[in-house]
Amino acid sequence: MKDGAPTYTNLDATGLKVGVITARWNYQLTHSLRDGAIGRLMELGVAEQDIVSIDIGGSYELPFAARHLIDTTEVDVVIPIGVLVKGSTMHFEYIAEAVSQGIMRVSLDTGVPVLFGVLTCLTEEQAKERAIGPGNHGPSWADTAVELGLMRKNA
Ligand code: DLZ
Repeated sequence: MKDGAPTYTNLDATGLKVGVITARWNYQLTHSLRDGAIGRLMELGVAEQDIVSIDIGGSYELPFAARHLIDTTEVDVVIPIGVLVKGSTMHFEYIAEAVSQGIMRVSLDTGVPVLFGVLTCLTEEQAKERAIGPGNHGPSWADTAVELGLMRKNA
């Protein structure tokens, strides 16, 4: 992980329930991010049965799916995962804006932390660097999710 990413100490996630929502667009990248996040969650003590992991179509659907998971399960925190790669139309801009605003809205409306696990990249190369191998952002999202999930659970 590059300098600039936070480091955390004493994260013990035993008993924490975590929702993970993965967009199928850019499947290889999103599922590498998912696996990175789930691997780290389990290292921190989250039990496999306490992880609710679902797949949805694309990043645009992440806010709705996050709200659905919060309304229908007991999750303490949600990690939505998507990869947006800029194309030649305005699609990227509309989706990125809607998703970032939608995710924040779900989080503040429900009081359940919802992370921004969405890569918004100009090229596929940028996305690969951040999704696969040592640059995989998934583990760092897991750290952040556990910190916020514990904050809420222990309030
Ligand atoms: C339509 C679309 C496009 C062009 N690009 C992406 C992308 O790069 N990443 C992603 O997660 N989803 C993309 N989508 C799909 C939309 O997020 C959404 O699933 C559809 O517009 C249906 O609502």
